[in-house]
Amino acid sequence: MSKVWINGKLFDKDDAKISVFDHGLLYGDGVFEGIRIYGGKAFRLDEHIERLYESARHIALEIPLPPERMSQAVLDTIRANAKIDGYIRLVVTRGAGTLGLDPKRCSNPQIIVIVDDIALYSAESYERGLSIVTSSIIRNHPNALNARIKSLNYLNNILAKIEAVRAGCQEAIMLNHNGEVAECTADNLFLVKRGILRTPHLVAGILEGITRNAVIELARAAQITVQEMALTRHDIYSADECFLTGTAAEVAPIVECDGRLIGNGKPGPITRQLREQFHRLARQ
Ligand code: PXG
Repeated sequence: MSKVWINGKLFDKDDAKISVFDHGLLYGDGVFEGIRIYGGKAFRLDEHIERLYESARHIALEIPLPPERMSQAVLDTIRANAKIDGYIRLVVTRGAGTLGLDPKRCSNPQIIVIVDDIALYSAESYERGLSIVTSSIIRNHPNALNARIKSLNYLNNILAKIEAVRAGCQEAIMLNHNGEVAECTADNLFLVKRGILRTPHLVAGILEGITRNAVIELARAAQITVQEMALTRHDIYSADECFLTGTAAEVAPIVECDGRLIGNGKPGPITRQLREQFHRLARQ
């Protein structure tokens, strides 16, 4: 049975439990990370840990463990589960408190490390490319729940995901409060136009994806020009190529959006190149 790390102790999956008074459950008050394990190693662990602590800082949640020990907890849990390829869910909740929002009423944050298998898109999805739709649900306004925080409150994105699934799609584009392209429900978005790679700027109100950053680095190393800029649906519809990036999806081609074919309706050459390069990077 898989082992879950909670506050320094390993529990069998069935015994891994936290309080129903935890504000993570009651209010979505907490932060998390999703990390891939490739060949027994956590991919870009330092960056995930840094983002976790930044998310926590934004919500004024003091994590009662230094970052080095958090990293060690992740490595210990990978080892305890003898996981070679899989997925890590790192969660920090506000902890058990009283009914009422005040975080000061919460005693101790709960730190949870889950190691599991990763649910991937089918091989066919990568071969043929994904069809997606634009959601009517906009991404959180940066002055509401800022998208840079990877918080336990994903309802905004879940509402968009519900629309995607009802439209028979696996993902949806979320626009921001200005009607610009922001990101998908759990992935960042890229397009290719005349050989140039474009992706929404962080100020569009998106999560700074670790896969996104890796893909930008790979593209620049391959002499591909990368522009972080405001993008509209018009840019998506008229792109030569489009793809999404994320811990679970890696680099996944998008070939149709809102019923319009993108480019020639097949995964494009730059998408394929970056997907291969990302694979090499992840498995090196
Ligand atoms: N945008 C959002 C809103 C996300 O939640 C990404 C972009 C991509 O970021 P990374 O750092 O993964 O390249 C995410 C990532 C899950 C799960 O289990 C969600 C994510 C990642 C892994 C697992 O739902 N979100």
